[in-house]
Amino acid sequence: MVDYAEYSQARFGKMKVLVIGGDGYCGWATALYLSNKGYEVGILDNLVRRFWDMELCVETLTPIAPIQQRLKRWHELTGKTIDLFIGDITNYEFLSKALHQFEPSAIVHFGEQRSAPFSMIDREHAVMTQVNNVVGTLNLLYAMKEDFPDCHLVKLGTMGEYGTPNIDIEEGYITIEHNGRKDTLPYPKQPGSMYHLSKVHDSHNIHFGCRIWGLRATDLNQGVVYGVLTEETGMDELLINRLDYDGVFGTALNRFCIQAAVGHPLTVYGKGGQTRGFLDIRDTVRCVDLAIANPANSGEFRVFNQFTEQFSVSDLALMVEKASHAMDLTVEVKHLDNPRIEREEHYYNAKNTNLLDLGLQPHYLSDSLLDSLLNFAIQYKHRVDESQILPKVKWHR
Ligand code: NAD
Ligand code: USQ
Repeated sequence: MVDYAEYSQARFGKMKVLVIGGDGYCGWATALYLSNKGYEVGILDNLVRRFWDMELCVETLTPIAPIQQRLKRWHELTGKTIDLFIGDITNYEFLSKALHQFEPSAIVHFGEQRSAPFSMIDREHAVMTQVNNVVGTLNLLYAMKEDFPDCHLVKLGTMGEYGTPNIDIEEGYITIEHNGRKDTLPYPKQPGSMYHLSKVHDSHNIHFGCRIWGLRATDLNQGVVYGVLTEETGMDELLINRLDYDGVFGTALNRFCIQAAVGHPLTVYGKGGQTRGFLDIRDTVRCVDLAIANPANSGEFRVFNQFTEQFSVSDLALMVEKASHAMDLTVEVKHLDNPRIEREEHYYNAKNTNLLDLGLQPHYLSDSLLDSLLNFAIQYKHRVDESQILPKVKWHR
């Protein structure tokens, strides 16, 4: 196994990681984790997510400080400096200038529009999502090809790229025998939203950049992330991470815990047999570190399925209901008409051994995590706007 810290130091003189989307939920936790581990970290973000919240009239459960204040506090607490580049990666001039200023040896790319419902609001939101995500990533690939061909791209993809096929889901590639011949090819993709589709387009473009230009990249097909506290974001209230609960940006388990805290029925869509891969945010940051520390080879497009456990949404709701009752919260599970078009009962068996083989020791979903997430939600429940909980965006025509 290559020690990337050593490799990078030899190659670039220092280990510098640029976290694109570093003001967001996964990016903020990751930037602090990497900084704490001794990497030299930069954050690039155009802060558009804060703007989208305003557009939707929603706020994260937690009061997040402006990015400059967050970074100042981090410096006061740890003595570590994180460079900040505010701008949009769909602007090639800005992106190229930021890369030349920072000179990263690895780029972690979280900087996309990541909500499936947001992308399904209407044509404008679908187009905006795909332009933002696909053009941003394409710009990055061209900037790397031009000036940083050895830099390792660690790109956040999604398990939703695969959809829910009736066969096992492999990690990025599948070996197929056809008419007596055999090949290993990209795994078929059947995403369920315009957002998830944008990730498929990204994956194809990154694969092209590796095959044709010899770039090195790791696509982290991440499952649904839950939890909020990491060692670093828990150090001080000014470092607190965002925690979305609304019907557009909130995700399943986080939403259920916040719903339980305010006594709202848990919103299972349809039959609830929708099964997905999930992971604790403390594992998101560690998986990214593992990918950086063990880089892809030049010309290699590597795909890791980044989740630790599979659950159906009904199972999750029942677990939250049980944990809530143990804390004397009154909670019921409600099956709503599904606003999405998706299979509600299906086979699901996805592989996730690549990151385990690199040494990931997962935090499995436990009663203690549910208790701490519920307590966290109770602490901030005065900030919940209950009118934002039910889903309003529908996939149907
Ligand atoms: P987030 O919305 O909290 O953060 C994304 C950040 O990217 C925001 O700070 C936003 O301002 C920034 N951004 C968006 N477009 C940009 C652009 N054009 N230029 C510069 N910055 C831009 O999202 P998140 O939950 O942290 O997700 C991060 C990544 O991880 C996304 O790519 C998402 O698809 C992926 N992912 C998230 C989850 C999850 O459960 N949250 C699961 C799987 C994959
Ligand atoms: N769901 C409910 N009730 C809710 C919310 C969701 O039943 O209140 C169901 C959805 O119908 C879906 C499943 O839970 O079947 C997951 O939905 P989600 O909103 O938690 O997650 P999703 O839309 O898939 O998107 C999230 C992130 C996205 C990431 C993806 C990983 O927003 O950025 O890519 O999780 S994955 O699901 O593996 O594709």
